[in-house]
Amino acid sequence: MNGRRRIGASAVLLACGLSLPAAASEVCARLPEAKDVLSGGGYELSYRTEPEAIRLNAPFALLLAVCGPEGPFAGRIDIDADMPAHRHGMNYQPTFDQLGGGRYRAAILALHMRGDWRFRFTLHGADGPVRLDAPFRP
Ligand SMILES: [Cu+2]
Repeated sequence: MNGRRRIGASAVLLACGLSLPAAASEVCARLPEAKDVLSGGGYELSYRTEPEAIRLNAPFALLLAVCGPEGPFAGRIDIDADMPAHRHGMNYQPTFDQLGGGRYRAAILALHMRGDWRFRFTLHGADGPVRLDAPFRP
């Protein structure tokens, strides 16, 4: 009788642990002072540049906050910037630092022409890649 009761209690604890994934209980917040907020595929991505004003041929960084249906996104993100009308991208390949809580910082980026650019973010989540584009003009 005692043995059965102990097994029952363990099974209940295990079931509780499995039904509460850590990510679901984490708060995911939009980036303060975001330049733009994009959404698609169940994700919300907010970003701003550092510094805020982008100058030609001057390096800048991107700060991102990415929230998914389960909470803060923690997967890989690819970033690129291109000029669709000219069919070219940047001369730099930025790399990402993951800051936790769905926050990322990408550097170095630099733009070498005036005109219409777009940031292209690819989120590699569990259900496959999701691309979010953000047009901008430096
Ligand atoms: Cu161009």
